[in-house]
Amino acid sequence: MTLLSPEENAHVTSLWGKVDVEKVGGEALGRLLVVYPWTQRFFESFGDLSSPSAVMGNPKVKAHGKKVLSAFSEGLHHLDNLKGTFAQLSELHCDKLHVDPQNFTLLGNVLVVVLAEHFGNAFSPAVQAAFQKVVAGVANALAHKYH
Ligand code: HNI
Repeated sequence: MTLLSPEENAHVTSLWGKVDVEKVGGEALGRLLVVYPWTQRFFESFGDLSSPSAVMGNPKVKAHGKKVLSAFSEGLHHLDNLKGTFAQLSELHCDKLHVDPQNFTLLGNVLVVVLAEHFGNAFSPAVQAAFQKVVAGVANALAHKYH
């Protein structure tokens, strides 16, 4: 099954080539923790999350955001097999980390907001629509092994 049309795929590939994974990853995870503070419960070992500026400046948040977005990035190369690509990570988040899969959707939405901010007008409605499909597809794949 194809997630994106060739045109949508071109939008996503071209924009993603300009994404600084470290910066955007840290920002997206940081925003998730600020905007949806209950998600902080998974990251108690990360140290100071006591205020928005503490969260956004926390080096562990930045490092983990980079890790998460790198894995996400990998998924972009396998849009025709997201479930297979994220099967192991899905099991990990379910069995070991006990992360409610709802949070994948929240992170995807935050990521779209961060990209919109970074790219301004270049993040056109067509590009955004294509990205929405990608984040929804990744969230769905990460939730696939939950039981
Ligand atoms: Ni997630 C660890 C990928 C969303 C909570 N996560 C990882 C790792 C990857 C990863 C890769 C490292 C695995 C390893 O060590 O083998 N996470 C992803 C991806 C998404 C995602 C691709 C969505 C796009 N993770 C989330 C969300 C939460 C989350 C939304 C919680 C709100 N992840 C975690 C936690 C860990 C984690 C917690 C373990 C962190 C640690 O090292 O202590």
